[in-house]
Amino acid sequence: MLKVGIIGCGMIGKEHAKRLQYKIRDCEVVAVCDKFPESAKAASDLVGGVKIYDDAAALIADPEVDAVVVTTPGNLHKEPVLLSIKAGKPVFTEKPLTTTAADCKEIVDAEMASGRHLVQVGFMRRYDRGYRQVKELLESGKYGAPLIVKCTHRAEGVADDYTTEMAVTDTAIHEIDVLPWLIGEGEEWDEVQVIMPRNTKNAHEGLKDPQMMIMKTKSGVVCMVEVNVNCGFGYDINCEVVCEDGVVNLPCPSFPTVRSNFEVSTAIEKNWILRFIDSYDVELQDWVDNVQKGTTGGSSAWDGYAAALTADALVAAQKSGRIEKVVTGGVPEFYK
Ligand code: ISE
Repeated sequence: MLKVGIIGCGMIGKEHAKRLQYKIRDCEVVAVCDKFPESAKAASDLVGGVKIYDDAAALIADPEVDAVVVTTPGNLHKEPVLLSIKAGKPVFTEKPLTTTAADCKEIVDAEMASGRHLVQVGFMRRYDRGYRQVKELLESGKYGAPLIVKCTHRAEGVADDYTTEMAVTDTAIHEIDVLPWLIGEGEEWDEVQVIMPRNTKNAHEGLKDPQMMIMKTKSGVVCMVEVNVNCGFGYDINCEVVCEDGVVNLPCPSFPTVRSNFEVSTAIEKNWILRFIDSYDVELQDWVDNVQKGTTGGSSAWDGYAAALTADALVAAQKSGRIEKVVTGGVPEFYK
């Protein structure tokens, strides 16, 4: 039985606490931590009453805690992840690894120095059934090499504190991670560009929305991501891979088709929690299974670092309007 401590008891922290306690096999939540006592208490109550900490270091040091889940805000991931590595405890951190490439590099260096693969980053789309079906078809070679990928990352609307940069660092970060994994072994981003269409009337003051992000891999595959977070009609994730001998499309979530009042209609998912709810289950079960076997899965700290470098280039491209290069220095042997 893997005994897990959870640091960060906001919405996703509580979701993962319930998931780990009641859905995931061979796992038990034994401690939670949050600087807000009421959040920590609420999370503890959700899992039947467990130890409560207000200090991440104390939870990580708890001898009963075998492994750590970090679900604080992205800019607060670095310290608990580094402390977990120092304690030699496997750590699953929600995306992004951290919000700056420099902080990600500090984690990569610490993990390499430890000599152990302890970090997994919570890019759940790699566990989504639809993305895995697309990957399997591409790997079959039946449709030839991928050439172009066309994605939409649409949301009904966002809060007023959502910024132009977050369209990259919080939203498109998922395509930044999943697309190289999807289109082929060893794929890496090479250069990126952002083109701003006319702004939607639905965007709040100061937010550039929608945004067209164009990213090219070192092997020459061109990926276009429409980030459109005020579409007003739902959470609409699409991915079309155009190959030499065919086109492979990400399946949409299945909803009933309704015929009524001279119309045919099919629902669209409402939000990201619902759209990827099953992927989180598969992802965390895989993490627990891997930790217990001493193996790894999903996105590594290096993947998190590469995603942060790519995000930095896209944010630079938002400002410059020019094509920006993504320079990672190449994957270290430790992560190959
Ligand atoms: C959120 O954190 C996610 O991970 C969703 O997948 C993404 O669509 C959303 O923009 C993020 O805020």
